[in-house]
Amino acid sequence: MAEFTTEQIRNLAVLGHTGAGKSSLLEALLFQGKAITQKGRVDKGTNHADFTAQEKDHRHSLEPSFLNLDVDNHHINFIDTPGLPDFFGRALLPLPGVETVLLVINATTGIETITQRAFEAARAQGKVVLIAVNHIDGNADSLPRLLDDIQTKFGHRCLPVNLPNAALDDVIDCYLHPQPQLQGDALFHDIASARDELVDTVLEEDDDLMALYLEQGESLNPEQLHAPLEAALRMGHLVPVCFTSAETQVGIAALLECIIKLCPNPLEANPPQFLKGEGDSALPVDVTQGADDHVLAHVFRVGIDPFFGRMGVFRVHQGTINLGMKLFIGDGRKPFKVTNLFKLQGDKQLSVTSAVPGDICAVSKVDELSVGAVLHDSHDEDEFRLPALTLPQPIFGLAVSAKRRGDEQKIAEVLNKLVVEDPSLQIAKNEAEGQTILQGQGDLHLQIALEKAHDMFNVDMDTDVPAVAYRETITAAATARYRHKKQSGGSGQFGEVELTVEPLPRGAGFEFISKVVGGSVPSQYIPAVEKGIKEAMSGGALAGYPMQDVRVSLLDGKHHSVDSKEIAFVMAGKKAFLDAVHQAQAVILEPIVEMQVRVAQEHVGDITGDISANRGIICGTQALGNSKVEVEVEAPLATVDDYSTRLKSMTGGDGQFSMAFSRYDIVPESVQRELMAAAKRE
Ligand SMILES: Nc1nc2c(ncn2[C@@H]2O[C@H](COP(=O)(O)OP(=O)(O)OP(=O)(O)O)[C@@H](O)[C@H]2O)c(=O)[nH]1
Ligand SMILES: [Mg+2]
Repeated sequence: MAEFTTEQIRNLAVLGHTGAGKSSLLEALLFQGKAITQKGRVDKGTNHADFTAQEKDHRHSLEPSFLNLDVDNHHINFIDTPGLPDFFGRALLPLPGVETVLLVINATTGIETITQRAFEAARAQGKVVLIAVNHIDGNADSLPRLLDDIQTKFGHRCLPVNLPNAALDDVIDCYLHPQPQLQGDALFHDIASARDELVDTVLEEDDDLMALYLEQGESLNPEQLHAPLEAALRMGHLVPVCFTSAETQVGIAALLECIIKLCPNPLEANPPQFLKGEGDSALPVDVTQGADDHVLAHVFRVGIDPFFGRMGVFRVHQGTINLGMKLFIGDGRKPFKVTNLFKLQGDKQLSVTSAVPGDICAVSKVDELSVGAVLHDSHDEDEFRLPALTLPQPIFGLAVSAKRRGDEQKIAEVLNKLVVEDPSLQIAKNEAEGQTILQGQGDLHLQIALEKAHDMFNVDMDTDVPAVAYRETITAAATARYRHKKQSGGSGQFGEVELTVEPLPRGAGFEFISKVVGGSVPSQYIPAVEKGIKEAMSGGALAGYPMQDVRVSLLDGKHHSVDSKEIAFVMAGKKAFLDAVHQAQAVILEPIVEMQVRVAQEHVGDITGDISANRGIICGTQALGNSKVEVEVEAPLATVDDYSTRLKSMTGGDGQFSMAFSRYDIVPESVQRELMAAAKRE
């Protein structure tokens, strides 16, 4: 691999909706740059970005993958990402490592869910966006409308830097080679006016150059325009649009030229804002990107291989990492030695001896690596970190358990590995039900994770719809007295308590107060009474669900000088509590969630009808533009725990939703009867 400087590097994450042709486009770019002599195909499982067995099997990218290209004295790092909506969290992971997002749009299907979300995420993080309208072969008629659509949704500064010709067998440059009169007619739009729009937009960044242009009618060349162009890209004032076909190779050479000549090198983009320290006292610190300064690198992807251990892919932000040097991870005291250093090329690891600022490299066999870890070579940078990425909240869960007895520990380890690789997965515990719940973006997200656990780590899990975490409480106050007395041969057991139960506000939990006077319950036995009450609370009174929001006041009791002992007061506390609860109009509580559902206008009726039919309420609707509507909903979790699947079938896979816990509410009587009957049967 050739040596290169920071200025020669370009880093691009390729994002876009599934099927846009991201992986195929990368194959076409590698072929164009002569890194490969034959183009592989996604449908044959032979392309370089989708190299895992799972990806070949599913014919979709499922994890970020890395490809690089040395061409025309430049070193380009590409990161391919999955475009399936369930994997959007994985697609976001590489953003902190790149300057540019190459947003690929399918000319056949237009702007889709992930196109929109990827554009918003890229701009929110200050990334330069370059759009490639792909699949132009066979889509001549839809291209003018699509360009309009792009400008409506992503801003009128999305300007074509080239346009397809009428025969759709080439694209005509509008910016880098300013000779429009020699280049023939475009399929639509006009080369000269496209060029004027671009130049005008770029000149808005530089008043002096604008004045020169207006006053003297100077024709400006791309070199003069370079600095204001980079400013326009950085600020999001300009989003260049290219046209490509990964299938026919049309527009690929032009796209490669745009990547080299328009996309910023690491020194030209918005620098990442590192922070020093935690919380409110964290201070922003600027990186120098100097090759001779202290090393500062950021891990944004971790892969775990059962044989080769943990691999971390990182972006160097400052200093030069050399093979053999020692690096610290975060505020860890013990450094690790860089015994291997490589660049990833699909499934291949290409060894290198150093990594300059701006480059993306990897190390393996370092167990402490995690996404977000900062690598550095001096304790001066111990507290440096990048703000954590905001990943989509998990909205779908599956209770998982070991298929084979004795695999429980192994399962816990494998689940942890899956989450280290993909932080948009989470593990939650439902203590009351004793369930481990794997949470993610949807059923496919979890199925692919479980498939990986099977294929890579040889672990099989049973899955179940997670149990809804019902609770019990009381709605009235009541008092009860109970005497626990046992005479069995030798020493007996004696304890008697009187207590009152009262409802507390929702979410208040449990309170225990002793109002005992005169030692009727000796002070050493009062904790035993509380213990008995807590045991009773965890087992519930109606259908076995834990109780909450109850205050218990211990009023009085009796003891016996010989037979009173701890166990007797535990039993008396438990029984007195349950007797009181049965008079205190106990009820079952269920979790209520609030949801935002985003769907196309034509699906709003189906969505609201379905929610109303399932004990939910519609809190509001809001038009989002682009004929999408956001519906605000509250519903019992029990009726929407399969919502991912339901929404998919109601909207043909196009709807999105987010869900968050709101509060506990009392279930309707009919539901309470069902839950009690089910508890009796068990
Ligand atoms: N006709 C035509 N087909 C294309 C083009 N680009 C990609 N395809 C085909 O479209 C299908 C999807 O392409 P991919 O490259 O897998 O799309 P992707 O964006 O990587 O999809 P995900 O990995 O699921 O996110 C494949 O069958 C490709 O052969 C194109 O420009 N023209
Ligand atoms: Mg792909």
